[in-house]
Amino acid sequence: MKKALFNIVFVAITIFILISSSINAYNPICESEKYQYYNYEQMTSLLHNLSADYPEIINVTSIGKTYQGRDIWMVKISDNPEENEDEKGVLLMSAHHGNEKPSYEVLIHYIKYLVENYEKNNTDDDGDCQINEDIIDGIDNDEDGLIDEDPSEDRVRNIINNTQIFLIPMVNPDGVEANTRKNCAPNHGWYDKRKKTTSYGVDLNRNYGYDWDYYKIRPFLCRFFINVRDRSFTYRGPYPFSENETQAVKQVVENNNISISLSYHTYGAVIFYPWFHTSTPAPYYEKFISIGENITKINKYRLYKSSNIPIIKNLGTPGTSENWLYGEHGILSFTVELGNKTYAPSNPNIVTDMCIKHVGVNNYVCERTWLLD
Ligand SMILES: [Ca+2]
Ligand SMILES: [Ca+2]
Ligand SMILES: [Ca+2]
Ligand SMILES: [Ca+2]
Ligand SMILES: [Zn+2]
Repeated sequence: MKKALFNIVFVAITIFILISSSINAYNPICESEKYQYYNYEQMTSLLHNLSADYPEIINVTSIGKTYQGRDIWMVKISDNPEENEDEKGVLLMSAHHGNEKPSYEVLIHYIKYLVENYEKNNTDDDGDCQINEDIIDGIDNDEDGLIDEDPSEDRVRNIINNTQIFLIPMVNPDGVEANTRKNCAPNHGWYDKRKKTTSYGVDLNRNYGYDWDYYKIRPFLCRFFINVRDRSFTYRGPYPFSENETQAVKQVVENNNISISLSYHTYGAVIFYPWFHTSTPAPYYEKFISIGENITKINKYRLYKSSNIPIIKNLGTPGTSENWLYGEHGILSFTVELGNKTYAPSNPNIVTDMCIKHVGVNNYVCERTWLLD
């Protein structure tokens, strides 16, 4: 009897060791192979190098300073980037939340992709004797079993020559450096009523001033809402546009003619559009569905029908950039939640795949603006 018990325990331990060693063997990422995300300094010098190398199509400006004194960089890519031409505008933003690192990698990759391809001749990238037969759109256009293997150089030129692309890859550089969701400015109680510092950081994607008093007219919701408490990780700030970062974005939007905007976050593999705070459908929501569905064809994410937001369960989210961009300026604005498992994956294949897919998404939204009134 004792021996039988011993055998069972022995077999169980052996199985456990085998399983745990196979799990380790299955995990292929060791420290040196982890994806190396840009930091703020590295991005800053990259952007300035690119603007020195390609001055005729890229312009880098500081649109404001953070609490900790970092410049918030905006990149404009277009032909004649110094001028405000009669061309449609696209606004691409990332890292409202500093810990969502793939978001700015996607935009840095897109910036490099655009400027490096602008003067390239049309090239047979895959050497099959056809030129540009499979553009980046998530579809195997020539049905050879490979997807997007021969992107079009002409397409890049067309986009740059006919669109004004505004990119803010790190809306929240202090948060990126601290690896925190919120920015790093000090708070002074819920409505800034206290003298002493009570906590740090505002969730910038709750600080945009459209229907911001949604809570006040629905005080019963306010009781549950964590966004009004300064210690909350989704604290919305003491008043709309209280933060340098949201002020900076506001100036850009008010001084330029923008038609479509994408704001990248992680994670969820899902796309959202306004409204975020109520389940009442936004005016002309059909446009969001049509553009959103075309984006899902490229990145294979899910389009979340915003009017289906279970408002009582989630209690709504006022203060998002999308709500303000659409509500105040009529800009067709989307959130893209990259990836499906973590805020900042370490597997390089996952991040690289996000970057490539969203070249296609960004190209599509640039071209889509040409069809808008
Ligand atoms: Ca090509
Ligand atoms: Ca080819
Ligand atoms: Ca193909
Ligand atoms: Ca393709
Ligand atoms: Zn986010």
